Parts: sequence; C-alpha cells; structure tokens
Amino acid sequence: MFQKFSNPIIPGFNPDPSICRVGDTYYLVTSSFEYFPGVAIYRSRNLAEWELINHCLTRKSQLNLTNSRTSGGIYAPTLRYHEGIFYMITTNVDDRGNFLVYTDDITGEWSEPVWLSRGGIDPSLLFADGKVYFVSNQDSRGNQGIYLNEINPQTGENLSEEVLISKGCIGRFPEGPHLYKIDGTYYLLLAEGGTEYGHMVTIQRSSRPYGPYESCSANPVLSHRYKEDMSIMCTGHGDLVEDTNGRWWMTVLGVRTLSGEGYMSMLHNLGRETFLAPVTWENGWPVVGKNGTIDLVMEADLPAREKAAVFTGSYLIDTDFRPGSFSKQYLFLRNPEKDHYRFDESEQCLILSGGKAGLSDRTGSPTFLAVRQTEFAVDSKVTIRFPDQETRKLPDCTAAEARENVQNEELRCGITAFYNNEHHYDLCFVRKEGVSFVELRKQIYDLNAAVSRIAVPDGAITLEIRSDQEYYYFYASAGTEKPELIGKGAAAALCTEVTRRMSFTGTLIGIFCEQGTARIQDFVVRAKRPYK
Ligand code: 6LW
Repeated sequence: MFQKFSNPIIPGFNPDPSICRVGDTYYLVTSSFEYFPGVAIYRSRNLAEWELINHCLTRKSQLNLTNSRTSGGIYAPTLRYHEGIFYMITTNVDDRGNFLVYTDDITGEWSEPVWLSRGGIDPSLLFADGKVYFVSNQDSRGNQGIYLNEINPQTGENLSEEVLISKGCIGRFPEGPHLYKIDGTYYLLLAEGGTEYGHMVTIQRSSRPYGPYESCSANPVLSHRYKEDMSIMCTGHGDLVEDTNGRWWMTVLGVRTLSGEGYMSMLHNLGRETFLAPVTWENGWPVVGKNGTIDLVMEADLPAREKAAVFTGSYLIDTDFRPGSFSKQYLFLRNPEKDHYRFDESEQCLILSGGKAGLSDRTGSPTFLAVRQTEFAVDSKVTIRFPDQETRKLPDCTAAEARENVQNEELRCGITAFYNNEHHYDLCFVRKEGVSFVELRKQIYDLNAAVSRIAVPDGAITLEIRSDQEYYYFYASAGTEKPELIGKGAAAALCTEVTRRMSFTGTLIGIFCEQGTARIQDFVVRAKRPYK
C-alpha cells in the first residue's frame, strides 16, 4: 500500500550508506571518519524508520584512530550478509587501509580486522557463484579504476588476479562500487563526479562478473547536479536492496542545504545524510526515484507500515550517560581515555576529567562526547557544576583531581556545536584564579577568540545552544534564572563547504571539559523537523 515517507531516513552525519536485508529486517551502516566507536549500524522493518542498534568497530584493536586526521579514519563501509554471517568491509585511511570484520550477531561484538592488500577506498563484496568478489577503486599497485578479484573473507587472501572492470561511465572519480547479481546479470553501481554538487549514481551491466560492461543509456540514474530546488543536493553513493515484496530500493547520501524560502545556499552543516529512493526496473535497467531525483517527502509502497505518515515535529536525541543505558548515539573524538568519563551513582551525574587536550587540537582525544546534530533546529542544554569553591574539591573526586583543580589556572567545561578542530562554537563555564564566568568562544580557521563573557555565581550553571537554519544561539542561566542570550554564531561557519581542506563529516552537539574536573547533569538535545 502506497504511503508517504520523509527523507532523510537517517538524518545528521550519516554518509556513504550501505544496506542489506535479512528476512524481513533491513540493516544499514554509515561511515564515521575520526570518531569512535566506528561504523554505526541501523535497523528497520519498513525502510523509513531506523533505530541505531550498535557499531561494528568498538575496540581500539579494530579501530586505531591515534593518527587520524580531521575527516580521516573510516571512509565508506559496505554491509553484506551471507549464510548466517554479516560482513562489513571498509577503509581506515590513517591505518592500514582496507579491512573487513564479521559477526554472526549484528548486535554484538565483531571480529578483529582482516586486512586486505588492495589499495584505494570504497571496498565492497558480492557473494555469488560460490565465490566472494571484492571491488574497490584502486588495485594493490595504486592504479585508479574499479578493480575486481576474488578473496577469502576469513583470511583476506587474494584468490585471483585483480582485473580492471570499469573506469566509470560519465564522471570523474569513479568510486563507491557495489556489484550485484540480479536474475543472472551482473550490475555495477558507481558513484561518480565526486561527493559534492556534481555527485551522480551510474550503473553498468554484464553477463559476466569480469565484463565487458555496458553502461546504462540513462546514466546517471540518480543525480541532483542539475536540480533547481536545492533543498537536497550532492546525491550519490548508492546501494540497492530488494524488499520482502520483491520491490527495489536505493539508499544514497545527500545533503540538506541551508536554502530557505526564496533564497538558495550551497552550504550544509548537518553533514551528508542517508536518503531513500524507490526503484523500478525498465528493460533491465533501474529507474530511481522521480526520474533520477528524490524529495524530502516521497510516496512509495513501503515493505511495512510506517508509524507516522510524514514525520514533522520534534524528537529527543538519546543522551543518556548512565552505565547500562549509555546512549549509542555518543561519539568520541579518536580513541577516548575511558577514565576521563566517570559516572557518579550517588548523584546520578557524569564526572568529566579533562587535561590539556582541547577541541582545537589536530590530534589527541580531548574529553568530549557528542551526538549528531540531526536537524537544522535543535534545543540543547546541560547543567554543569565545578568543584566546591572552598574545598575546591568535588565530594568524591580523587585527591589528585582536587589538587589539579586547585592548581588549575583555567578550568573550563561546556557545550559545543562542533564541526571539526577549526570550526566550532563553545559555550564555556570557566573558573580562572577563583573567579567563575561564562564565555562564548569561536574557532573559525585560525581565529580562536572569546566573543562575549558574563560573570556568574558559584554553583550549578545551565548552558544552552539553540539553532535554526541561520544561526546557533547561546544562553546561560544560574539556578532558576531566565536564560540570558550570550551571543550567536552563523551556521555557515560550521559547513563542509567552508573547510580549508575537503572534509566529510557533520556538526555535532557535544559537551567537553579541559584542565580539570566537572560534573554534568541533564544533558538534553531536542531536534525539530519543520517540513513545509
Ligand atoms: C568516500 C568516497 C567519497 O569513501 O568520499 O568523495 C569518501 N567520495 O566515496 C568519504 O565519504
């Protein structure tokens, strides 16, 4: 039965989606770059509503981000299922490159990495003909192009020579290859044109896995490169899945630009998100979405009923930090120092212990935990308390922490809208030489400055970030006071398009602590999706 669904199906920084189906359940993974844990796993029964259920890479032995650059680490993943085993293959561009992990329980632990000798990025697998085919966008000698060979997925051993099967159809940078065998025909789906505003999905087919391949005359089968309505742009990096009713679907990445009523923008701050397109087949070729484009609201024959016809309204992002219910939404920058995040059972609060590592550093792992900003409009807040002024010691922090707090020349803790180390706005509760104040700091490229500051009393302080498509607004309050607007920062400065080097992530809303210890209570992030 046809019904409406909203795009993106997985909002916020969720790029390079890859999907597979097991029975009547759909699973999808997205890339995670310098963030830990790595490769989020989502689950759905109807393709329109998704739940974050786990991550593939939850141990440093699987995901060493020590040397991860900004927008380095984990690039595009592929998720496949074969004979009771899930396989996820991806690339750690700041470690040893392409590797795969596998499990028989997608909600549990995954294997140690099986490293592969093939170069390049965007690896993918096809289980067919009693073989395991492996494609990526380079061969093991660094030659560019879509190369195919057979491997043993348990050992990573190459079982056949690497063969160049495609140099792309119509665009530069052929990447994101996925190979399928559908009704005896081999299909090669590609991303071309680069992941920005020229992004495209193309498809080719052959009667043999090693080709020769015939390009679809309607290529690109999906692209927004010529679309005048710029609310969704950069669509590409697709993956195909057949549903329980024999209908086909494509997941793709795309961006919601900061365009609004009557004005266009080629900027996006939420990162590349995951979108869904219905697919039909004509003459053995896929027809994707509305003649190769997708909309924020679409109508299609979903494989199961969706709860809300079209999603609007607001929702809470899970920010629970209690042991046993610690939110799967939380991301850390590179590999976190676990003992910098302690939960105080008696007062039900999170104790953050920060060192010198800060949000503007290009390396290291500052004391910082964050959730994806999933909508332009969010209301987020956190209540922070520093060590007691007299004793300068939290009731139960260690003597070492108490000494550190006393000696600290500047203890700071706060809430941040964080894109990367050169693009973030931090609302900080600061204690410096015994004086407490709240300041709004902005890091934009090499400009790092406090742009406003207010004195505050000792005791608990509540800091808030509210946002819309134009600005982030920063508020502070003590006790039951009315929140006071401290300042604002343009959303445009936290966008992928403005970073000095190519970047691939999205803005997060997080909490952080530097040079001391603070207690965190009531971290709340509410996202609002106002569709036309
Ligand atoms: C991804 C590749 C790409 O691996 O960006 O620009 C990389 N194209 O397909 C990171 O998302």
